[in-house]
Amino acid sequence: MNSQLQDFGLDSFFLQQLSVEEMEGNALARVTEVQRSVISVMCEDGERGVSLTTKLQRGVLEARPTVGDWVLLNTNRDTIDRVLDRRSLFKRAAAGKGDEIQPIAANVDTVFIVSSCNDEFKESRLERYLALCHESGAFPVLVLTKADLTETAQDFAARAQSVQRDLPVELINAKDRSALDGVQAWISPRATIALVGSSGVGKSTLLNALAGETMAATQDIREQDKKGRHTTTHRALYRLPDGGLMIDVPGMRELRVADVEEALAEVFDDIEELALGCKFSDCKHDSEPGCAVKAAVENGSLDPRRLASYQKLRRENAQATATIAERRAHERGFARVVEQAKWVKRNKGLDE
Ligand SMILES: Nc1nc2c(ncn2[C@@H]2O[C@H](COP(=O)(O)OP(=O)(O)OP(=O)(O)O)[C@@H](O)[C@H]2O)c(=O)[nH]1
Ligand SMILES: [Mg+2]
Ligand SMILES: [Zn+2]
Repeated sequence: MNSQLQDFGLDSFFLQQLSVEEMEGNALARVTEVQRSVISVMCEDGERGVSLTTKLQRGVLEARPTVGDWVLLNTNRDTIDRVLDRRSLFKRAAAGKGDEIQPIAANVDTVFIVSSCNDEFKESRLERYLALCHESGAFPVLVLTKADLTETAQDFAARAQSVQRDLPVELINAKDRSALDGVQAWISPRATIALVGSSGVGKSTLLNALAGETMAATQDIREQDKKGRHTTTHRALYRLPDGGLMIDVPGMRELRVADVEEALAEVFDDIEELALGCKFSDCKHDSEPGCAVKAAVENGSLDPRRLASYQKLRRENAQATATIAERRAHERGFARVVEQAKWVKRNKGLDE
């Protein structure tokens, strides 16, 4: 096996998906950058820009190559022919109409959910990221930056652990390379980590500190409202000099969930457990009689904020999942009409 590709995370999970002919004729590569329609991949002889086959361009968004994907190039090595099955996929409901799933980062082992020890940190945002993470199949670690700018960093860690008791939390100053041992411990030579979180929390700063050199540009947050300036504008995968792969993801304004029903049950397992005691099995925990969840809020054992967050994500998920299903059904219907027309044309051709 080519060692350059192994250093980029190639293993038997991907190799076993290739046929003998593909092993011989086509080049394997990992997607390192996606900028609109421009895609860069790492192959055994280095990085190159490639395009997509028309089939992939026209296919559903979720199936199109994203950063971290393992792909097969054509024999000319300028086009992506096929995207290999993913080991994990971090995705969201696409911004805007939201009737498609947008893949964000593929084949990720660990997700660093990056948040700062200031007003940017919100339990409900963390719950949203955790749901997407559980659904993706990658392991979540919360990285709390800017611990050097406050006396109360531990309070932020405690708030995070009230969301998920066993969530690993790393409190850091992302600018101080000498104090990143806790974060380093999550990095291993061939594993892939994705950095996700709001703009300005320090994702690129952390990447640069771990690399010991500037890999991605960083920029001060805005003075007036402390928000980030959306400095990173496209997703890219980097290899750290001492091994380990990192995907820097731009801060996303909108991170809507879809397809996360099971993940929500995991992230909100306390509420799901309480719900077993509700009188009605389809209780919405709004105003139904005999609601064990509402009772827990009333006796102070469940935070009303957490219930509100759970209900909001459930609603959003149900709506997005329904819209996506509708679009898919529509597309299938359309595909059938096209097939039918082709068939008619072919058969008419035979008669003539
Ligand atoms: N003091 C301090 N400053 C930090 C820390 N982490 C990041 N910063 C600063 O925060 C600002 C934003 O950091 P970036 O790394 O550009 O943020 P980002 O998350 O990559 O933002 P986008 O690319 O917009 O998504 C920079 O000025 C960093 O120097 C930290 O732990 N401590
Ligand atoms: Mg950045
Ligand atoms: Zn209930």
